[in-house]
Amino acid sequence: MSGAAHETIRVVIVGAGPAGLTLGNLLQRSGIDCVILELRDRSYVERRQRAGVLDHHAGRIFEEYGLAGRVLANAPVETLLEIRHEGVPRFLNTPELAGGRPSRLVPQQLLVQRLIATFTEAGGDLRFEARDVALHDLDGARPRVTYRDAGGAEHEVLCSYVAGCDGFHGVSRRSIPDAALTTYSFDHGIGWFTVLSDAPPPRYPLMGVSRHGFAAQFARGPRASRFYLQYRPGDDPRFWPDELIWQQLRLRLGDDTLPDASVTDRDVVEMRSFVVEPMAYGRLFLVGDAAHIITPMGAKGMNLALADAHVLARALAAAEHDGDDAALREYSAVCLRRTWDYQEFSRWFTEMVHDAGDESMAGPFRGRLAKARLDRLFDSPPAAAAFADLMAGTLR
Ligand code: FAS
Repeated sequence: MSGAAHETIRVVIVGAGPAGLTLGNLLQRSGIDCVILELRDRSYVERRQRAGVLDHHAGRIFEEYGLAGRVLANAPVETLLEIRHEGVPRFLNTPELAGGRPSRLVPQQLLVQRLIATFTEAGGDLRFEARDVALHDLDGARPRVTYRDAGGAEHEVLCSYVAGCDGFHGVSRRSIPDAALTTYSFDHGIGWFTVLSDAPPPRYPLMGVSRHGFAAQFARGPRASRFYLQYRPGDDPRFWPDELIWQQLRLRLGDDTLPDASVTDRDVVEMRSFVVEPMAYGRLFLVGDAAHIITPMGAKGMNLALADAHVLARALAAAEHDGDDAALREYSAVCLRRTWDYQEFSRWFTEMVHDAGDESMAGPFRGRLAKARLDRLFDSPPAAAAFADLMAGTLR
């Protein structure tokens, strides 16, 4: 790029979602020079609503780096999880079962807003509307990243490492030769209709296992709820009238008192999983959704992204400050072990709360297996503790 502006920065982070912003903040606190290049504008990034739970392991990351005071300020601590089977409530005290490791209710967009603030207030270099990002010479000692800024001017950044934090549809994973990667995909055959509403949040995170299908209600701030409703393949619930939504939620949650409220956003989430191996190529490291997609069951998508960012930040600090790149070489294996652990948990959880409800989907035999799995959670303390350990974010 002849007329491009040239600069040299140690680490280029592509993407300002939870993964890229967490990594940028951790590197900044480790004294490692980095820049974050984000495709979209700031208001889009700060408004995008998705996850809502920060697990205990992720909370510990922000505590370790002195960021918890800002990032987790006033975040309600999760207490009980309520699972109703045909309207009959049962409760799990997951923080207590996990040995005092509570998760926190932090809407993803709030986490992103706070991470942008902590990074930029400390002088962090975050560039929005960075278009046509392209990665070059990833398998050499000095990778290059080129892009155009909002005004169309070309830039070239020479760096030592690139962190691909640009999500499933980003450019990073696509910059790796196909022959260097193995991909694993799985379609769970289940679709969720996700509804954002100004309905008051439930007292506890709530799931309904019902012959009418699965439903869930989670808090999304003090005056909003996100509902999930399982829908049958081939159906398109985006066209359901509001009264059908509330009727199905009352049936599945076993709660006739659930009030009508306004629906502020509706979408469908296909339950699918994806993992790419390895999560590194030369000096490019894939982080978060750029490397793996997991169902919302168990609330692990965002938390996996934060865990990857933590592993990479520590590995880059060892390489930069101690000249020891062993942890960088181990990055992919360490992250993939947690990724597959959570993928298995999310699949186990998905089967349990869907198969034990509408038996027409997976058949009556798997329906009975799932009901036994569900009952074991409430009848067997070791089974409940294993579940709570994964909900808190495993320390392994
Ligand atoms: P992200 O996709 O969040 O961020 C990637 C960033 O890179 C974006 O800002 C994007 O604009 C940018 N980018 C993309 N291409 C680029 C390019 N070429 N150049 C520069 N920048 C580029 N997870 C949970 O834990 N719990 C939940 O309840 C939950 N619910 C979800 C509901 C929905 C509808 C969806 C879609 C996801 C949900 N997730 C949930 C998963 C979700 O939270 C992700 O795991 C999380 O956003 C991953 O964060 P990142 O890896 O940072 O990727």
